[in-house]
Amino acid sequence: MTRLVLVLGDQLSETLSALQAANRTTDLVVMAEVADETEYVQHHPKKIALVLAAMRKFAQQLRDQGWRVAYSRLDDPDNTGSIPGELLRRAAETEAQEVLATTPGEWRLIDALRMLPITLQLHSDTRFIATREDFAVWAKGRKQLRMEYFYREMRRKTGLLMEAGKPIGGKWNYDHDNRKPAPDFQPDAEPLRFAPDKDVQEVLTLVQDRFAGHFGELLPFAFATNRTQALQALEHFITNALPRFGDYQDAMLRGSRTLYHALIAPYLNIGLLHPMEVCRAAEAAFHAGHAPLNAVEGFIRQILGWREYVRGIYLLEGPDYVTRNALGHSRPLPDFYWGGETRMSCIQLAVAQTREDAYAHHIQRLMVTGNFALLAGIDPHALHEWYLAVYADAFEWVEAPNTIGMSQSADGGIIASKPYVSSGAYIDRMSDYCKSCAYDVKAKTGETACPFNLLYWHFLIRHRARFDNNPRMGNMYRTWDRMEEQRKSQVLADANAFLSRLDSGEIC
Ligand code: FAD
Ligand code: DLZ
Ligand code: SF4
Repeated sequence: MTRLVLVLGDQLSETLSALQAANRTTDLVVMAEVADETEYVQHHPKKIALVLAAMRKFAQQLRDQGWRVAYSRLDDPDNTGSIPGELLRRAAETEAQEVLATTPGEWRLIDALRMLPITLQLHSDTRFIATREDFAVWAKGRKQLRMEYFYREMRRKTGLLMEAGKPIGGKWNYDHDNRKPAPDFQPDAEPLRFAPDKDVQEVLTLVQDRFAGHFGELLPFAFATNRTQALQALEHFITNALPRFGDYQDAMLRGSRTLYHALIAPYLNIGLLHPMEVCRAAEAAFHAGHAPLNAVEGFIRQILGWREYVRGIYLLEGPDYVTRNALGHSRPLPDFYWGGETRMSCIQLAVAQTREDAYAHHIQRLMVTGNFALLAGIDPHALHEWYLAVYADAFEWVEAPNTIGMSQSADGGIIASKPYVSSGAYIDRMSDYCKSCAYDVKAKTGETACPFNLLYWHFLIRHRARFDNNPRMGNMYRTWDRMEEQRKSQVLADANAFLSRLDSGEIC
């Protein structure tokens, strides 16, 4: 009896648990390009093209290995437009009575599969280093779920960068060495780019025709679309950029959109790379003397620590996590997040890069677009939908904890022990953005004052009752309390004036 084996667009791994549990000769793999998945948010065209091109190539790879694959293209006339719809269509065609699936990454699809009127064998997703159960055991009974402690446990469990049960170099975390400001030289690393082949070109034409109205530029398209290319991208990063990854991890430069970042999140998140192989490759570079410890530890922490941790939080906290709004923020997302005009150079640059590349690195997301939204009191759900749409690596299980939790403190402090807010001084120190800005980063009040300077205090004061007792924020409140009364009133009045201009749609 034929069974159906579901492979989703972010499950493109030969080691997928559903494939491991299936029978290559008797079962039928189902892969489907569907309207529901391409439209649940207005995904960036580059992201849609990446997922569809990689799906088509993976389907062919499976066929070459002897699997039978029923593949639905987006423009198939019989396409029902949804994953459950396509499974039921294939079940009707083949009289299959059972579906094998690897648990989807997102609650929306987990729930949709559970509603299927057909037997469902759901296998856990083994493409992570910690299982959902591992995380739940770690989290149980803890008052605070801090990433750092989870990360240390993961280091012990995997042995990554460990020696005789102790962290290599004597410290768990080298973050202190990883905060160099923007370099005064042009970074000498560029991510590997892949010219579209015939199959990718075909997808680009489809995406161009169908999603031209979505925010983002489709061309040039240079992502890896199969495992071989993704492995080349990884190797290229390890050779060329990893040695300086740590030093300039938090820096931002007009002339270099990627600095020494890896640009591998899209490949990890759709299954072309496995997190453990990526960590092992970085560790090997350290042992070979090719990259220093601060770079390698910093890089491994992002994957073994943050990536695994945020997934754990997403699964632990449940489907309502994305609607949390602990700070009660409700301002609509300004038009400049969608490319509308702004005088703030940092935002303009981060958004322009996002529109062109479907990529911005972590500090651009956290300390520019995220920071502004938090300071200005933007509705976190609207912001969540923005991040989910505009980045090629955006999938809810990883995007939502980063946005709702880390960036917006909307989960009440589960992820961030204090809000990630800063005035313009931080952006000025870490980037060369302020030099070309209409606002003056040094001005603390007045019409030309950097909006981050004004809103920083506005945020702290409007949430004083919540954060006053946070030991990590005491200094900020003491600085405010020491300010002259007249200056305080001026800062708050100027911040309110800025917010009124923002609300009235004036160019800010
Ligand atoms: P690098 O800086 O080179 O880091 C290497 C790898 O570490 C990344 O590829 C990624 O897999 C992992 N990593 C680094 N930081 C994080 C993190 N905070 N959480 C999880 N993994 C991390 N990452 C996504 O993969 N998808 C998202 O949708 C996403 N949304 C984000 C939204 C906000 C508001 C913020 C602040 C961060 C978000 N991140 C997201 C985390 C991070 O910004 C990206 O993983 C990173 O920028 C991807 O670029 P890179 O591959 O060059 O990463
Ligand atoms: C992101 C995405 C897109 C754009 N299109 C598809 C698709 O057509 N078919 C598919 O199976 N998956 C797609 N995906 C990935 C899914 O949205 C992803 O599997 C879920 O969000 C679960 O993480
Ligand atoms: Fe951004 Fe302020 Fe610097 Fe302008 S001055 S780039 S708004 S931080």
